[in-house]
Amino acid sequence: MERRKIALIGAGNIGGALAYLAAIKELGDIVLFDVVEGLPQGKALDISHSIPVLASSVSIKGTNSYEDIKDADVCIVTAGIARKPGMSRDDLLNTNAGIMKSVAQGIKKNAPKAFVIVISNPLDAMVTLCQKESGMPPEMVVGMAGVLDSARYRAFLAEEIGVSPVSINAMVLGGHGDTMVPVRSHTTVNAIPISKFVSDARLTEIEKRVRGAGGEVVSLLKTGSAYFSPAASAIEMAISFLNDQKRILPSAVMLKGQYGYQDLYIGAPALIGAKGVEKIIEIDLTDSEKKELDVSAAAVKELVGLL
Ligand code: TXD
Repeated sequence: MERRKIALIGAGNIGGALAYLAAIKELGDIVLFDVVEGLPQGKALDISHSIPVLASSVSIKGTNSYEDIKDADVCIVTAGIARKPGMSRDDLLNTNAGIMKSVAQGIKKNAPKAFVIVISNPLDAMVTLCQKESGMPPEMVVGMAGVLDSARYRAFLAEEIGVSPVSINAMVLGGHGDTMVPVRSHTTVNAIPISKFVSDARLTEIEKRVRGAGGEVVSLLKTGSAYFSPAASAIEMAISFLNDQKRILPSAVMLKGQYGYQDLYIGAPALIGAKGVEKIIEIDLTDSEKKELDVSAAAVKELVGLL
């Protein structure tokens, strides 16, 4: 049986956190790629020194050559610039679009059968571009945003109610931006509707904080954006693929008519297994949630139109 191979395209803040989590969880042999000389090599060397202590058995290599990602099973893409205070995710479009084209070509040439998880912002446009430029099957190219946005929603609700975040079940759908859609009607505390615990007015305040949570971290850090939580979220998606878990995770996936959208990458409940996106689940949304999703879809379409 071949050892699994995890390629991380981008060795910056999230890339380093991804590499460390992949090593801790022994997901497979890790290749950390970046265009900056020394950066992936230095982070890989540092993590390799922690592996004996972590009691892990994976190998890790830093590289500036795409040839080293050959036949990777999973590619997680963080290549691109991150936000600084005052910047919107959309402000990154032009710079990161150019980077994503080169990344898509590198993956297409060296790991065309990989499951690709795009993290780079603006997320919905970048995952669209990665799939189009690589020509890889849409079910094998997804964007990570919904797992993170849902985790933020769950964390805030858990804090509000005073229960474990593990007991909170929630999904945030739509685009990864100010128009994202926390699906209140499907949010529960271990199957108990959230309305039993939190008032509508307070839920509206919390959902507003969810939409601004990325910016909240950026304004505190001042030098970049969140990286621990995006890394953990992408690793959850990778494990569902690698272990054929068939978990239903909110992911930026290519819709083919679901929710009334055609050929549009946007956050939706996706069943992720060994074949990639094996099913996209259509849940019943309230009229206001569907309206919010339509607004979000329109914002994504407008952004993708600028590519
Ligand atoms: O939920 C989400 N999807 C978002 C995504 C959550 C947080 C951050 N989000 C975005 O991820 C963020 O706005 C950025 O667009 C990416 C990566 O964020 P990160 O914080 O890791 O950015 P860094 O630390 O600047 O790292 C980016 C690396 C850096 O080392 C560059 O040298 C490298 O990308 N880079 C490249 N790698 C490969 N190929 C090319 N062409 C390239 N250009 C730059």
